[in-house]
Amino acid sequence: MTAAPALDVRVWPDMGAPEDISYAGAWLPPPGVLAGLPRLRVMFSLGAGVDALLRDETLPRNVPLVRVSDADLTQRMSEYVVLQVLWHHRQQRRIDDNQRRKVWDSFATHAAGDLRVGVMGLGVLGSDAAGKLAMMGFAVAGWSRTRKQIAGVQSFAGWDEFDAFLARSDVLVSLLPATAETRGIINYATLRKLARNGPFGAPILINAGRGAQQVEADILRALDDGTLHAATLDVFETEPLPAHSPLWTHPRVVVTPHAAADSDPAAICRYIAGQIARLERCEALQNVVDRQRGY
Ligand code: NDP
Ligand code: OXD
Repeated sequence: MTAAPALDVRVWPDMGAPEDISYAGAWLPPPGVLAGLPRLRVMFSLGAGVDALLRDETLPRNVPLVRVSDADLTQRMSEYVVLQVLWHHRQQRRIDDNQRRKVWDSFATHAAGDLRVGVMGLGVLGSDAAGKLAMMGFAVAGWSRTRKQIAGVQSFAGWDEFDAFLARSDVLVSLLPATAETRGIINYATLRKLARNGPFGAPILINAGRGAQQVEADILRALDDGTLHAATLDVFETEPLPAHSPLWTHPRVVVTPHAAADSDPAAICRYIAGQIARLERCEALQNVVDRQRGY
């Protein structure tokens, strides 16, 4: 491993004796594999989200779980969020359709400041995306468990402020982790609470968090009855999105294949090697998952 040539790196399932393993990096390990490593000191998620790892009920309780927080991943996610907000804001689907039909339709557009974007989840990814949207002139707010201070971003915190956050949002972006509390949060009742007096007369949804947060039948219902103007979905209840899902062909849905922010393997290896080096210098690990909160 070029990131740390001194480390003896083994690739599952050829990892030799289980007691040789001190650190494990994993994304979707078969349940029980990590529990079978008696000298494990740290588990590293190979992604930012840890929901898949935490689903393994045998995951060792006494071993810290560290998740990825990487500038390259953050940059990619912000690119995705800014791209999708702009795509809807500048009505790119209409432009593409017009070009295909050779129609010269120079329709009126609105200012970025007229579009109120609400970002659910103001962690590493959400705070960066929200800050970049604010820099572009959008009217940005964010919702998180605890209050934040991000230049140009109005902060809403906790369930008490959830409805007020929704009521001022024309575009709802989810960058929440999948936890017991966020499961199904993007449902019909939530979508009904979004602003309906924005430039498009109905709100827009962008979910790049996790599919477990969305109720796809509710999103389709909301699109079809006018509760929702349009949606961009990168994550789904079932991945890959089954071929029979109406989301694939819905005229007001953009589907991307859980690719909003790819992890660069070299960057992730450097990150893990850096965390191991910290631990071995007796420094605290960073980005340790709170197993109680689930993120
Ligand atoms: P962080 O842990 O840094 O941030 C999570 C944010 O969600 C925090 O602001 C947290 O609030 C907030 N939050 C969690 N639970 C609640 C709740 N019940 N109510 C209100 N706010 C809540 O995570 P990241 O920003 O690094 O990543 C977020 C998620 O993005 C990942 O978990 C993963 O699911 C997804 N992801 C998707 C990718 C893709 O390609 N589609 C790529 C990478 C990640 P607080 O700050 O107050 O704790
Ligand atoms: C992640 C992801 O959590 O790619 O890193 O979804």
